[in-house]
Amino acid sequence: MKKAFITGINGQDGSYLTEHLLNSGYEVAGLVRRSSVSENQTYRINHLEDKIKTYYGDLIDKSSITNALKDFKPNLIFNLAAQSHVRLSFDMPAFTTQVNAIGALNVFDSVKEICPDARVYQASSSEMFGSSVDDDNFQRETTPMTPVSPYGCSKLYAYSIARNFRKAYGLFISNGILFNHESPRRGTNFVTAKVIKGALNIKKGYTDKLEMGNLDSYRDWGHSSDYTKAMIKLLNYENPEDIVISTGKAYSVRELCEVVFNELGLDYKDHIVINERFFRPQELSYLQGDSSKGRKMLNWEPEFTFKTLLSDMIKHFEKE
Ligand code: NAP
Ligand code: G4F
Repeated sequence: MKKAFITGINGQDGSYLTEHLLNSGYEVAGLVRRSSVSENQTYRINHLEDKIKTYYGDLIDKSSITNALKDFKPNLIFNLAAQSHVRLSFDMPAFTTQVNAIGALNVFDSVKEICPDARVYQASSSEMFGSSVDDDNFQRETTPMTPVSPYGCSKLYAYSIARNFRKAYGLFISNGILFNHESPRRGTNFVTAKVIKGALNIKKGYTDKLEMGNLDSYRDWGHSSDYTKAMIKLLNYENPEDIVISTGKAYSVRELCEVVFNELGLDYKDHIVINERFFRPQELSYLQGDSSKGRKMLNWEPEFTFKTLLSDMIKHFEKE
């Protein structure tokens, strides 16, 4: 039986990835941080509790990674752990860099020492492209990377050191450059979940307003369940590769609000209030990914569209 180890196992992607791996017959373990409210922290993986093994650890503490790898002896390692919120990375740039950049280095260095034959997935991000867009309005593997946030800079370091360890030490490390992906398990301070939860609260009469930041940026939104399937395919590909995963369709935050509020019989213009608090010191204005390389190489296609993703999330949050 193949063994997969996941950092960030209790996150949005970690939970879907675990389900897909278990369904494909993998043994799965992962790293979980200590929290003072542990029952809330593992809500996304509580239903998998008796099927997986978890180790307490933190990407900043290299010994916690090496100890877990020595004990579990994985064939596949998915490095998903991160401070993943872009706006908060402006408030906590050093912490974000410690976790996302030095933390990733700690994972790769541990693999080099403990299990150099294991295959490693690095959770890279479209945020690394920053202000770069090709002439046809897409970002792809060859698009220059000019990040515009501490988060994007930290992910670019991890992406680069992954490529360096691949060449320098012959490690099998692949970068999945994933565009935004959401789900019913998305943290509620990311824009899709925030808009859906906020619109539902208005519909239920709990409040009349929803405070938002910049409505004029564009994102290419897919579903975490689809994208985590691509992660497994990438590590099972014959060579280590860096590939973009995206839907190829961009919508503005304003369009997101319009669709969600319309779906609930509301007009977003009557309820959305702009609050500077939710703006970023520097914004990434436009993301639209060309994933043709990855689709062909991995025989991967997303099942969810923008509309079915939002319906899936609305259905979930309606029950809360
Ligand atoms: P998420 O829901 O925020 O999950 C992040 C996970 O990392 C959580 O399990 C979190 O644990 C853990 N973590 C945070 N800091 C840690 C540390 N110092 N040591 C160990 N674990 C730590 O994020 P996601 O949406 O699943 O994303 C997964 C990965 O893909 C992240 O690396 C993210 O940056 C990257 N990514 C995401 C997207 C997207 O649109 N979702 C797109 C591109 C790339 P706690 O619960 O304890 O905080
Ligand atoms: O949902 P967001 O916070 O996601 P963002 O910044 O694009 O980052 C996500 O995707 C990245 C991939 O490109 C990941 F690497 C990263 O880990 C994360 O998963 O914001 C999306 C857009 C931004 O332009 C933001 O300015 O929505 C805009 N926005 C407008 N009002 C808001 C709000 N975002 C949030 N979170 N909250 C608002 O009130």
